[in-house]
Amino acid sequence: MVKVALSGACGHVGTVLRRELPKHGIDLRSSVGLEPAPALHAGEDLTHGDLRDAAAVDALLEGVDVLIHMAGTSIERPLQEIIDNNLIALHAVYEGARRNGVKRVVFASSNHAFGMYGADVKLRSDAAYRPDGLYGLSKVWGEAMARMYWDKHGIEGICLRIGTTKDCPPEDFRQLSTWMGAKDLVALALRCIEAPVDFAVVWGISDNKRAYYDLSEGNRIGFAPQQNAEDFAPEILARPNRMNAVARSFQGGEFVTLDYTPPAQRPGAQRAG
Ligand code: 15L
Repeated sequence: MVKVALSGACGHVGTVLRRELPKHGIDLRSSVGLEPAPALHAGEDLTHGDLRDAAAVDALLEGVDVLIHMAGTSIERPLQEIIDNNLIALHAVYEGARRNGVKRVVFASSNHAFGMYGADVKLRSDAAYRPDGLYGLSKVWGEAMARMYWDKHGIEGICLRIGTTKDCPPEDFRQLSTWMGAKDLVALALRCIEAPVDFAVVWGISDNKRAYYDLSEGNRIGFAPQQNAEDFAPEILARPNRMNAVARSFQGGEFVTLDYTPPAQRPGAQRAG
């Protein structure tokens, strides 16, 4: 039987996968963060620790075939924190995958690696990166790392460009485009474990009518999302849209507004004035 490791098992995405994957017969080991956490059931295979530390990585990856790597900083944060958690820890995890003979790493990438695209654009999976901040930039590093470890070391890689995934319905206008429901998330994770593929990048969203992404690449791994954020559109559209004009204009939404330089304050505009 395939042994699967899950890092970040107490995060938004990890919480759903930790609970649901064993129901689908997956033999799962979960890393719950820096400190121990209570088991969900007797005999649950759990680890904890700092993933920059090789011993913590080995405790997670020994005897593992597939790692679903969801750990890391998941929002915009100061550079040092992003470097520690999303660059250095990711590198430590990939080196651990080499040491432990892990066959595949599923990497939690993000829509924020593309957040500076306009909200009126539909992206194919081969679109050029346009990160909307340090967090999105760290996902560019992560996707390139996944590619390198396949090309250079033969570790299969799937980069999941996750939209908005919490265990709840979409909550605002933007999420009508970016939402991925929990059922689709679990179906996607199962395809990531089982699909015969060497390297792929897949948009991690539901079959949303207003999707920012062309979902055909997901077909390569047999992912056919069944949920659609549009089912929740009537109630969301009845509420005011809280996002400002900048957040509404770009796919990355409110992430774009953090440390954003308005066009009138950019160097070119000042020279023209
Ligand atoms: C992400 O990548 C983040 O991890 C999450 O916190 C959400 O902000 C999500 O994207 C989103 O764009 O909604």
